[in-house]
Amino acid sequence: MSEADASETRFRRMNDLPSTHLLGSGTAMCAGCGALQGVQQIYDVLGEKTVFVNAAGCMTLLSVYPFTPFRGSWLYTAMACAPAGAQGVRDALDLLVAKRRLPPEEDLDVVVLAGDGASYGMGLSATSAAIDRGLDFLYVCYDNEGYGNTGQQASAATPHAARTATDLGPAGFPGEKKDLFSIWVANRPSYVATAIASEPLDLARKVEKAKRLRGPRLLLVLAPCPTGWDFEPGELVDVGRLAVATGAWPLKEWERETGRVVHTRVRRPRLPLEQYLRRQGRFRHLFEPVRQEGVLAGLQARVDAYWEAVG
Ligand SMILES: Cc1ncc(C[n+]2csc(CCOP(=O)(O)OP(=O)(O)O)c2C)c(N)n1
Ligand code: SF4
Ligand SMILES: [Mg+2]
Repeated sequence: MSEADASETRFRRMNDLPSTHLLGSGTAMCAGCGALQGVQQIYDVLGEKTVFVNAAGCMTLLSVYPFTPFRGSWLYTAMACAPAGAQGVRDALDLLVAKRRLPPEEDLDVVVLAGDGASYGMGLSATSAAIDRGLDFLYVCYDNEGYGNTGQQASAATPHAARTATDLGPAGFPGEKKDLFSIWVANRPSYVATAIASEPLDLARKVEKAKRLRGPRLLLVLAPCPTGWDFEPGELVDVGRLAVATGAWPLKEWERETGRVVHTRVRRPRLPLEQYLRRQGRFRHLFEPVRQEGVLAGLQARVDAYWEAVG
């Protein structure tokens, strides 16, 4: 079987499963999960006085009722309504503090934890409304660029030409990745940042800043996904670093106070995008059986245009 056929079989098999991660009678995360790596690093900085409001997706599989690995608090919500859940939790905590039933020092930070399917799509109107109300919450979106939990169907975060469980043809995904960073900025919350766990110092600094600020804040964390993107678990950090070094995943932040987008880590010269794409089976059809020169040039041109526009 050729590499391309093996990749397609793997995607089809994933899509046949009722859930991607059922191992025997229990559940488990995939080895080398970039989202889990991000959540661990973020939680290290946030600490236990945090309540995660977790929209349905891969990370909800961490908790198997009545057990959860989160040492603090955790609440499950449906895909579209984590920001509404966060509002209820924030209001309840505020009332308890106001009625002196919760000492202020025991108050919790409210953190939405949601995938890209929830954040770029289904949950976007609930998010917009929460920002409009000035809800005091941190929104962590782990972006694995597809509906990972159900077998990596395309989402509004899927990059152009990537193979997904719903785009198995030679062209891959025909759409374009939505610019969620700019959508949040347009809503004028307190803070918006992108990050990735393979750049842990940059990530930790952004979590610290987000924790200090109040109001609506977003951390948009690219989450390389060996299962959905089709690479070996041991390549997780390399793939993440290449996302940054090729300029495909710009690391940046925006604060309402300054109103400016600042790029926090810029690789010069940028590596060719192809080095990032080649490491992932979801782009293999662009290289074999026939190299799709036009598509590859178009993908590189998108990255170049971004960096030319931001100077
Ligand atoms: C309204 C609704 N439609 C479909 C589902 C089934 N579902 C559960 S998790 C999931 C994928 C969510 O994707 P994303 O938010 O990107 O998180 P990931 O699975 O990638 O971690 C889907 C489609 C659901 N729970 N609710
Ligand atoms: S499908 Fe991807 S994001 Fe989901 S648990 Fe597996 S590696 Fe992590
Ligand atoms: Mg996802």
